Amino acid sequence: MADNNPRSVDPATLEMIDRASEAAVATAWDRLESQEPQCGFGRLGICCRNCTMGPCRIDPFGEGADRGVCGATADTIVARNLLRALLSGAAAHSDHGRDIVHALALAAKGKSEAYRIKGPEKLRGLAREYGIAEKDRSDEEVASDLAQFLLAEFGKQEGVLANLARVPEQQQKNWAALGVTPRGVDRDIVTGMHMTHIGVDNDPEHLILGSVRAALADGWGGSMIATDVSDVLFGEPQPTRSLANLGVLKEDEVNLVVHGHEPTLSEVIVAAASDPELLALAESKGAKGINLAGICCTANEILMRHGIPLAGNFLQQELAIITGVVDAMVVDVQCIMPAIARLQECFHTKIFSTSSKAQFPGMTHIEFHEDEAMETAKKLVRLAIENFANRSPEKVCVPKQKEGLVAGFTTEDIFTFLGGRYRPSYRPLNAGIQTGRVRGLAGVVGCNNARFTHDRYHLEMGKELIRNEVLVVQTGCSAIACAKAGLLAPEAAEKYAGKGLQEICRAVGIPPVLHVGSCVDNSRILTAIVEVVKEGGLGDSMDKVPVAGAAPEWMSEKAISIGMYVVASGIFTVVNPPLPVQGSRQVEELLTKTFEQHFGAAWAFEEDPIKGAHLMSDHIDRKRRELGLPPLMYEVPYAPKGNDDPDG
Ligand code: BF8
Repeated sequence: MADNNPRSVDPATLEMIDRASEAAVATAWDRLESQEPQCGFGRLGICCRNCTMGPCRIDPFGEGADRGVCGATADTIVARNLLRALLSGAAAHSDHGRDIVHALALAAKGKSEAYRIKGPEKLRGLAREYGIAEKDRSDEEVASDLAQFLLAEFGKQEGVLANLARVPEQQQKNWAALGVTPRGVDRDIVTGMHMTHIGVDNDPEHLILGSVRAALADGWGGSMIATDVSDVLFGEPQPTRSLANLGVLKEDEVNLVVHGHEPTLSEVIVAAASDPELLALAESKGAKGINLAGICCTANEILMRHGIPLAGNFLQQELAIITGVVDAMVVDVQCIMPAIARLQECFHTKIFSTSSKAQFPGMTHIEFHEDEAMETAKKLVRLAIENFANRSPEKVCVPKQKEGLVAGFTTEDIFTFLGGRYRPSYRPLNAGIQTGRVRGLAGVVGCNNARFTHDRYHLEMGKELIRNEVLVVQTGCSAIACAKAGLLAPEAAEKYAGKGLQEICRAVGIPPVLHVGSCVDNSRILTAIVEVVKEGGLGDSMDKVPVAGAAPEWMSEKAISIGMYVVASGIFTVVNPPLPVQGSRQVEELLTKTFEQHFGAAWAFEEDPIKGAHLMSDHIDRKRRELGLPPLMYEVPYAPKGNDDPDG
């Protein structure tokens, strides 16, 4: 068991955990304790429940059973389990993408009050890219064709994903050689499920390659489509100031917290919360306004487009309710703990589930459909207002912590920023790396996990990377963790970054840690690296760029898919906890070693965040040496011997 003491490094979280225990309310940390010791077979990936001759488990010490009833070995079982978990993650992202495309199709009809095309430039850029006629046509006409084109990417039966054209040649060659070129989003997920059925695919390496193909269909397909179409529909994010942590909740206003993932709902709630009639209703109930805040990735979506504050990340969802001031929480899909429903018994918060895919016993279900989005959003805001009067003053306890941040960088605007408004270009970034002012880039992403001190791994890794001249980009709950600690504020550069990175941040006015969105927006990291490659001077394929990735507190199956498509795209990635594959030496070696030959990048498992940051730094330095780049411009705290020596 990894350390679970203290439970968090975030003072607001610690205060609310104490508050929960005073109120005798169990949280994820308490439930974790009641689960201990957790199942070692599951942790190692060596139990199989894929047929009813089982469940079977393999003895990791080699003394008991070495095969399941059907004869499956530990290697097969581990690979099959990993594939199944990954498919669930890929399906979650991709289904999210599909729903956004449906909303685009609705906007294209021009009759929706809720959805309009707010990113016409992106719309037309995508149309040109996919060969859809756009000249002398209205946005709606183009959007209609684009929606049909993208919906077909999900159900594609022949050929390969259209976004493959975005991928540098070397990555495409790697994928073709291994038979992992993604074809259709749904197809690769369904084929993967078929492969895991009893008596189908039993070759560990083939199963893992099946997982790569499905992950690529997510990263370059479903997730990328979700990101692109969100930008078309809701507008391309712009760097925006806001605040993060539970202190954004207001005692004198109606607090409505959105939690989940799909901006189709949260975007419309943003509009509904500023409806004059509803504001007047809130005032008539004694509230000074309507305060909207977010948890998890839907928070990231509306933060980067509207500056809506972040109430917290995954492990703070229960704690937000325990403040006693959340009048309504509206949830949709993914990362919503069923536990929050029970908190309604102790606190006045009303929780509404809204997705046809996700119902929760104890929550009130108000199903959201895109074609009546605004009515539903207004109804939910009204219900929050009506619940304001039901607060129990003696239960109110709002931590004071809230930290300033800048969020909302994208592939398109990060380097418009760096290149200047009139000459948008990745040149300054590439030049910064080439001259050694910046060591390289890192994507630090992913969840919280109650098994590890909340937020500690994200913060320690993030700080260590920027101190070592690595520009960090972030998504998901990792971005929220760093936002709460002030790393997403421009001032963080002076406080924590190495001298070269400081100079760049100061010149351009950006933080050393850039928020690029929600978890589907990890696709922005892929496309940003593609732009770095296209700009030239840092290698002709993604695996040659001095870049690394990490998910230091991951827990969700989506993170497995993200990690897999990132690694297969040539980006070395460190994760904690390890993937549940350590019951098979063959699978572990494949992922952490052989992948390097397959994709130019591999997975690494490292439970210490500082050591993890150093693995990333070392990898970046290796890429610098292979490119013949000079030593770093300034001496930095972490510089292992020989790493900056161009001769190696
Ligand atoms: O999709 S980082 S805990 S909220 S899975 Fe979930 Fe993990 Fe948070 Fe966003 Ni991503």
